[in-house]
Amino acid sequence: MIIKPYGDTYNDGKIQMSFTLPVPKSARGVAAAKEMAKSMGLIDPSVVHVEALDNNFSFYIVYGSVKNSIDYDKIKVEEITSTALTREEIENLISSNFDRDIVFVGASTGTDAHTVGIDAIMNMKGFAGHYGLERYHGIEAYNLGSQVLNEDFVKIAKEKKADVLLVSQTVTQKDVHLKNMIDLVELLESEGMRDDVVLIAGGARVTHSLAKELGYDAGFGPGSFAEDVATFAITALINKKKRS
Ligand code: B12
Repeated sequence: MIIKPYGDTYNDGKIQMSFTLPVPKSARGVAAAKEMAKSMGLIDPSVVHVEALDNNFSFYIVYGSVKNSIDYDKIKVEEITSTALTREEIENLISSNFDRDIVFVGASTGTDAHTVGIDAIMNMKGFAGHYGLERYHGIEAYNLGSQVLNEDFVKIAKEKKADVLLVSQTVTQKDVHLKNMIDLVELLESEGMRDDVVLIAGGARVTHSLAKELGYDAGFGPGSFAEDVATFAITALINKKKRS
């Protein structure tokens, strides 16, 4: 199936994009933004919003059409297809398959200072009406916060006898997240712990396929909730138990 972006009529190629130019807000700035859009291949660009960021920088939203199309059938992505269970279903799954609590240890690791993502998944109050893992019966959740070095993360995971490790990565500048995520896998392997844990990553720019590629069991991006993560992790632990 050949597809294009869609705005007013099917496959009309309409897109909207935004960017900042290092020039003051002015008619000349608007013309420059249009020219920029044209140089990117946008057909009939129109500047639909302009705002001064300060005296020397201006922000633009530009609307227009692209002629490019893609073959959707050729797009293959590894994704998590299982449907999330409810909190109650997860709690029942734990109590009917394990005679102990399941230990989750999570952190925003490396130099990453962003905690909101990992808090959304782990904290008692949760996020957008979805309670976090701390609320679940049968789950012992340790949220270590941010800027946790991989060495400390692994040490605490070992002390707590973690079943599931949750790694949050938000900053992707200069691919800092990739190095940090790979270092963790290598550290777990060198400690002989990799096969003992379900290793899950998450963050605004983390996908399941990226996480798999880096040696993780799963990756969760924006819009994930504790139920998604717990369903994946508990199911993986049950499957692991069946295999052993
Ligand atoms: C709040 C914020 C901050 C706060 C963080 C406060 C805190 N306690 O967390 C502060 C002010 C400290 C901050 C600092 C910085 N920030 Co900041 N920040 C943001 C902001 C505005 C919101 C992020 C957020 O909270 N999102 C809400 C949460 C709920 O979403 P989420 O993280 O995606 O989480 C969801 C999923 O991804 C997933 N998830 C996340 N983690 C995990 C983990 C697991 C295991 C699982 C399963 C799921 C999961 O589940 C969550 C719920 O659905 C974003 C811009 C934006 N609007 O997104 C920039 C942003 C992330 N920051 C950015 C930057 C650059 C920085 C700084 C480097 C700036 C600087 N030069 O100092 C520093 C970071 C320094 C460091 N050492 O890390 C950039 C990152 C760019 C990039 N691609 O790398 C962004 C995108 C802003 C931008 N447009 O440039 N920031």
